Amino acid sequence: MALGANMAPPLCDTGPAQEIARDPVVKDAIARLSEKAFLTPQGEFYNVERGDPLPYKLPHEKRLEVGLERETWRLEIFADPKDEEKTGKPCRLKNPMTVAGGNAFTFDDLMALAQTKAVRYLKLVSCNNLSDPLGIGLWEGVPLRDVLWLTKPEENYRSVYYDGYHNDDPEQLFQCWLPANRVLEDPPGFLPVVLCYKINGEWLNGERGGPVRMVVPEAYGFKSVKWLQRVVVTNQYQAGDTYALQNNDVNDSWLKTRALFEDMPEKVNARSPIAITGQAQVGIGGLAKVQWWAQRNDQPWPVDDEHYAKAPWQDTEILPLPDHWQGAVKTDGLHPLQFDAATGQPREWPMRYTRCRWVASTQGLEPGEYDLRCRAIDLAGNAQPLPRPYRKSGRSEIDMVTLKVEA
Ligand SMILES: Nc1nc2c(c(=O)[nH]1)N[C@H]1C(S)=C(S)[C@@H](COP(=O)(O)O)O[C@H]1N2
Ligand SMILES: [Mo]
Repeated sequence: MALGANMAPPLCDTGPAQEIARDPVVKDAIARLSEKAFLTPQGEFYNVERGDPLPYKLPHEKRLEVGLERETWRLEIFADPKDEEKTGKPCRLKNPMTVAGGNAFTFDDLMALAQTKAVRYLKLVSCNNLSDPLGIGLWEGVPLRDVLWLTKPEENYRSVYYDGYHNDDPEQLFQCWLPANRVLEDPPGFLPVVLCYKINGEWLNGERGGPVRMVVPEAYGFKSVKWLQRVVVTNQYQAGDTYALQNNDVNDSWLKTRALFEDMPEKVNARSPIAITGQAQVGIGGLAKVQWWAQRNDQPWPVDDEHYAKAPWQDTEILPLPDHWQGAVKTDGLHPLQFDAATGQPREWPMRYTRCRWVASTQGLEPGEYDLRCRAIDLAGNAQPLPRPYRKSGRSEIDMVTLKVEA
């Protein structure tokens, strides 16, 4: 077991974690990595975006006109007019909120709800198609259900789909959906789906999806639609989203747990060992361990072990949440599922839907050329890429880098 934040090593244990901890290379790397910023400034996220022109690059006047500034933002929530034709049993809202009806939901309305309903939680954003996570933020928002309740759904509410500003061009639409129950109730341990307006204590900027974006905490990034302007409530049982129509996701893409190398050199001298470093994305399965393995690249691995399950993996050391993880960001009102309000400490570490760093050392590697691999083990004991090895539900392949150890 890698050492967690609050776990002292057992006195009689001479297991790998302790041995690694004595390695000065590892110690130095931990000290260095602990100083690195934990939160991603909103301008430094990697963007996954569509739109020609991109909504946040429109001139200010135009942004005001189309509701992409806080002063003019409007959210419409209404029942799908196609329900009748498609299901014969339309969803009914007693109080749809629309521009035509003169009662669309405004930013002021959102702030009024925020007074009593705002929540703040950490979330790592990852794209199910990309290798590296896009960034981690402290997101603030109002649960979607609290806004939905204002529309007074009466019956035949089966799901919602929602989309953002798309230059009034159907080709540019980016849409996603959620089942009805996921909006109304958070399963045990789940954080609420929110209409998000702040990140890291700042107003959400246009690049990050502002003035308001959806944030679905346990899911890959595509569920967190930016420039949100419309939520459609429906009785349809297949509320296909943009990615579903592109055969690009499996609808319920919870974040996967996986390990990645970071900042790895290509060469090392056998006499001066270096740190092997990386990050781990902590998905719905949590994270028990990160392991690594150096395979001499002239020694092929048996084909009947495609996930290298029988390889001599070694444990790495997982870093605790850095003491000053919040930097200058105020941390009052952190979600109680993530942090204990009395102590300010995380309830679990590594924390689901966030990330951590890990370290090992090349100490003892003989000269030669290696394929280095790392993998995560989740709290149920599943070794990456299991339990969900299929690409469409999010990437989980075992990461590999090459390393030449010189004499
Ligand atoms: N309106 C809109 N929202 C969107 C997208 C988009 O193209 N348009 N991309 C989605 C995808 S696929 C991902 S992975 C995340 C990326 O979030 P980020 O750009 O804040 O990192 O935004 C999602 N929200
Ligand atoms: Mo994505």
